[in-house]
Order: sequence, then structure tokens, then C-alpha cells
Amino acid sequence: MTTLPVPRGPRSRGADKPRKDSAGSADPRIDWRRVVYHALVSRALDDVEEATNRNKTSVPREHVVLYQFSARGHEVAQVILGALINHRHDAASAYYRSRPLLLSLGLTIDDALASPLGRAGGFSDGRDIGVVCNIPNRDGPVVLPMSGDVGSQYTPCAGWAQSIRYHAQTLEEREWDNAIGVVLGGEASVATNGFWSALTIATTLSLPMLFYIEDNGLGISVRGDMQTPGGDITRNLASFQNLFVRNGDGTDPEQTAALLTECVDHVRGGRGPALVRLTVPRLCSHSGPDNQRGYRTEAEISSDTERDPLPRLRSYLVPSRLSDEDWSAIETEVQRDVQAGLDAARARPNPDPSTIARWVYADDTPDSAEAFGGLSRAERSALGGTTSAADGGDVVRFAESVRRTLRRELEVNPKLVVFGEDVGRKGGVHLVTEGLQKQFGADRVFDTSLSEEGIIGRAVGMSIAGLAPVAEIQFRKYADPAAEQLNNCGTLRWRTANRFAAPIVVRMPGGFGEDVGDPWHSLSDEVRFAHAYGWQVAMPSNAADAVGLLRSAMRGANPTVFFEHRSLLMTSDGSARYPGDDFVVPFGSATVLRQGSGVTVVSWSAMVHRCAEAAAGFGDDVVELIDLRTIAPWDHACVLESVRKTGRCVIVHEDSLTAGFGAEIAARVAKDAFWHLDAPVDRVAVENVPMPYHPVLLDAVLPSVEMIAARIEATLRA
Ligand SMILES: Cc1ncc(C[n+]2csc(CCOP(=O)(O)OP(=O)(O)O)c2C)c(N)n1
Repeated sequence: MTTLPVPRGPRSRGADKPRKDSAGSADPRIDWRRVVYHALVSRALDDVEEATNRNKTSVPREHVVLYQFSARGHEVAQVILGALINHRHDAASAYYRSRPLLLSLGLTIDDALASPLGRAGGFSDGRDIGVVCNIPNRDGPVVLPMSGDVGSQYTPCAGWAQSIRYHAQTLEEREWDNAIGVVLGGEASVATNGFWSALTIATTLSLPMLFYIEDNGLGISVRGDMQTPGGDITRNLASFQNLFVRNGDGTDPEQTAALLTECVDHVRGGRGPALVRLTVPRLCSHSGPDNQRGYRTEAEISSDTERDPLPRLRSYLVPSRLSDEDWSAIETEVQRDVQAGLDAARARPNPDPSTIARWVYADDTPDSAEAFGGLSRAERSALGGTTSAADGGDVVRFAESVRRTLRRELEVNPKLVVFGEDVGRKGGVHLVTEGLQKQFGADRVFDTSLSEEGIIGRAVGMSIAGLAPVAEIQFRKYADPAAEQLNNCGTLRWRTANRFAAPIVVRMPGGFGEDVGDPWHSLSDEVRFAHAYGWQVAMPSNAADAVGLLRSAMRGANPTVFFEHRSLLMTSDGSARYPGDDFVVPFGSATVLRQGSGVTVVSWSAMVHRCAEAAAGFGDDVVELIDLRTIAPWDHACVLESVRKTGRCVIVHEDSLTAGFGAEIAARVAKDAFWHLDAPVDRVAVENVPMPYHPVLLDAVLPSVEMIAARIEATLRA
């Protein structure tokens, strides 16, 4: 990974020696020449993009920005903030209007212009909107990968802030001391789940995290008083415990500098989180396609224009701190640099379509670059693992096998952390993590606040900070509130063209319980994760595979959903011989549980046991039973080879029939083994109803041994 260049722009002579004069903060961290330079660059970039887009008909199509977002009006405050994000392990989690901040943190003008044009290279290699940026800086502040969803920037930043403490105190890497996480958001974003989830995490744990709210009064067209009553989040948070709150005018350079230094010093000094709201004008439409004339009056637009922070910055600095000539010289330099950047950006080639499938998953070939996030390749290979199960292990329950595997990984990997609701003191509602907090301490095995978005977003931030988070979602259904973070985690490597990755492990109990079900605790719906980009999905049917797959995930480079079926946790069905402390099962390798030449039965998780019972009724060489073990990736080679031999295929799963994962397998078999088929491919699954509570109803919806046997029989006769 190359180190990014330091921001360009003139550095004031003597900027490190504070001068106490009437204009200009005396804080040596704020170099006003650089503030001017970056604020003017940002404005010039918006000018170029907007002018080009306005004259669409007269410029070549490839020079038009397809999705343009301007930061006009937000520049000065952001660039002052950038001057204070200066610790090697600081991170900023930003959003689409944050380009001024990024310029001050090392975004080059070439990249800033080339990416909106969708050119090759840059922070997404043409895969993402140009203002959705990232900076994987290993020697200075990092900009976490942004996302398009408003509010999703908050909880990963809380994860980074918690990791600062973990690195500094638990791992005793003292160079992390006094680092901070800074999250940027507009005033509309304070209405999102992510904002409140991160605020809860940061304040309950007293994390080094600064919330920077830039209030331009509009969320596209909706006014701020729809996002928080009265329209001022700081008034409403005035009594929030453990939060230092400041409010001010983001167009006033002196006030902005004073408020930001006060907040940053508070957070950096270990006194807990802070939130600052700065009012700024939005001197533009929301985005290129938006015509604000429909919802803003001329009077509103012109009153915002009068609050333009750039003339105010000029009159603040000139003549007391900069001369007229100084200012003009910076303007000339900006014009020159932006023109050079534009030429360089336009000269870049388009991205290469043949590479588009790269980076959905990790490429572990030694010559491919390492992404920022997760364990390094060297750390993972030092952990190793064996695919041979140890002989003579004792028979363990599924729950015990997961606990032992977590315990072992906590022992050998100091970067591993285990967390979720009730996971710490209680040991989890399924008792899978029982005793782990006592053994490893509350910094490594901990309870979280009740927010699944917080659990997953925090895990993403921790993973990017180099830790190995293993999060528990208490029941599969309760992953619903985390859908946005889960989806963004899965696309993270791809959309940053391998600059970042967050290989988190998410343990998720679900499916019907022993004799009981209901629509909340018994969902399986694993197909959703198989459909999501970038995820591995493990569906183990027994304790030995659970050990191997969970370890593979924890030592791997891709995010993984690890499904713990409730009916297997404490039953003999789920039990198996413990396969050893270093046992791994590779993803995408099915196991043939029973050989046969009459019909192939494919299943996974709890249904494997019902299939095995049904298969036993057909004599020795009839049913070939395949336990897929993982559905993303899934072992098509094994299934196809078997179907080519048997000519018949029945797929059995607990998830709903319609668009369940069986449909994917059936389609593949129909295409790639068509000429070998002697009967239609059949699927046995729940008939598209939610899981009911009463055992009588539960039995009526779940595929039973008898039902599976009948369908095997019918397929054999067809
Ligand atoms: C989760 C989500 N919902 C809706 C949108 C569409 N959207 C994009 S920006 C925006 C308004 C955000 O306003 P604010 O947070 O105040 O930031 P500003 O654009 O004013 O800087 C909306 C509704 C989105 N991107 N993500």
C-alpha cells in the first residue's frame, strides 16, 4: 500500500510559532494559509464540475460528472477540522459533502477530479460515486470508506474509537494513545438509527469520538425541524450524560477554530465524546440532479449566499494575517493546481471492465495488494490450521464446540474480540459464550447496547482498525436492524477496489428450537446472506464442522455469517467428536455423508439430520446425501458430480421455498447436469409461511422425515 502524499498547498512560514494577533487563531495546529488553500481548491473543484455539467452539450460526454455533489458553503469549517485531525491513528468517517476535509487530509486534486469522472484508479477505480471517498493511510489519519446511506457513517466510527482504546490499553500499543475518531454528518443524519446507536456507544463507553454536525438547514428539501424538534440537535442533547456539546457558526473562522479546538482537545484528552454543531449555508442544490428552485425561495437562496464562508474567511485574515498579495498568490496557486489536476484526471483511462468481478472476495495470491483492515496476511498465516480432524476427541455439543473454538482463538489471537447483547456477563442467551468474559476480561468479551446496527457497524470499524471482531446477533431475525451495515460490510472491499476490507465474523443463532418456534426466534432465511455481495455463509450441521468453519472464518479474509441452528446447540443431533484446536474446514467444501447411486439429496444445517433419517429407510446404496456446510460459496462441483452419477436430485431446506437457496441449486443442476437428469429436480422446504409457535403448527410447516422420504420416493419413481 502506498503512502498518500501530504496535502499540497503553501505552508505558512512560522505557522508553527503562534502569533497572538487580532485575527487568526493562535493555535499552531491551524495553518491559515493551508486553510485558505484547501477551501479555495474545494470551491474551484465544485466550480469546474458544475460549469462542465451546465455546459453538457458543448463538452465531451466523458468529461461530465454523472453524479455531482458540491460542498459549496461547507468548506471552511471542514478544513479547519482537518487541521486538527493530525494523530497517526486518528480516523474520520465522512459523507458525500466532506471533500474539503478530505483535501486537507491528503486527497489529491487529481483523484478528487478523476473519481467523479469515473476514471481508473483513485479510491474506487470507477466503481463508486466520486464523492464517496476513502483514504487508507497507514502513516497518518485514515478516512474510513464512506457509504451512500445517510447515517451509516456513525457506528463504524464508534468501532474505530473503541479500537483506539483496545490498541492503547489492552494491546499496550502506546502510539494509539490520544488518537480520536471523528464522524461528520448533516443535520438530517441526526434522525437516523446510526446516529443514535453511535451516540449511545460513545457515551456509555466514554469513547474518544467527536460528532461533527454541519447544519445547512436542509436534508435535500426537508427542513431541520423535521429531523430534531426545534431544529437544533445541541439544545436537545444539552442534558445527555457524558457528552460535551458545543454549538456555533461554521462561517465564522475564529469561532469555528475555537469550538473545534475545544472539542478536539476534550476528546483527545480522554475526557469522553463530544458533539459540535456548526451552522453553514448550502450554496448549491443538494446534488447535480436536484433543482432546488422547487422548494427554496429566491429570498432563502440569497440569504444563504450572503453567508458564504469564503469572503468571511478573507476579511478575517486579510490584512491582519495575510496581505492582499498573499491571498491572490494562493488563488493563483489554486487555479494552477486545479487546472493541472483536471488535465491529469482527464488524461486517465477509463476503468477496465474486465476487472469488475475482482475484489468481491479477497484475493489471497501473494502478489495481490493487502487491503487496509482485518488481520494481515502474515498474521493469518502464522495462525495456520489443519484440515485433518484430531483423533479421539470427546463428544461435544454444538454449543460447547463453538465456545471451545472461541476460547482457543481468544488465547492465540490477542486481536480477537467477542461481543453482542448479553454475551459478556451472562454468557449469551444460548450460553455459548459462558465463562469467556471471566477468563479473558471485559475488554475482550463484552456486552453491547441493544442495537444491532451498532453491533455490526462497530465490528466493521474495529476490523478496519486491525482487530478481529466476532459479533453475536442474538437471533437471526434481529439482524434485520443491521441490514444496512451488513450489506455495506459485504461490498466494502469491492467498492474500494481492495483498498479496505472488514472481514468480521457474525455468529447468528436461528431456525426452529427444540419443539418450539415463532416468527421472531426461529427464522432461518439464510438465503438473504447468500444473495448479499461479499459474504461467506456457514450453515454447519454438527459440532465438528462448526469448529472448523468458525475457525476458518476467524482466520480468514472475508466477512462471514456463521449460522448456529437452535435445534442443534444442545442436542445429540448437533453433537460430534471435537476435532482439535487447530481444525479448519475450508469454505465451499461439501461433505458426502452417505454414498448412493439412486438419488442425490442436498441439504445443510438442521435438515441434514432429517434427511439422514429419511435416507436410512432406502437401503444401502440408494441415497447419496450431501451436506453443503456452506452456501456461500457452495460446492457445485460436488453436487454436480453426484447428480451426474445418480440422475436425480432432491434439495431440502428449512428456509422458505420461494427464492430459497434450493432454487439456486436447482437452476444450476438444471443447466449443468441437464442431460444426466432422469427426473425433475425437487425442492422440499417450508411452504412460504412464517415459523409458528405451537408444536402442532410447527410440525405442519417444517419438512418432516416422512415428507422428505415421500419426496425421495417420488423422485426415485419419476
Ligand atoms: C439511508 C438513506 N436514506 C435516504 C437517502 C437519500 N438522501 C441522500 S442525502 C439526503 C439528505 C441528507 O441531508 P443531511 O444529512 O442534512 O446532509 P446534507 O446533504 O444537507 O449535507 C437524503 C434523504 C440516503 N442517501 N440514505
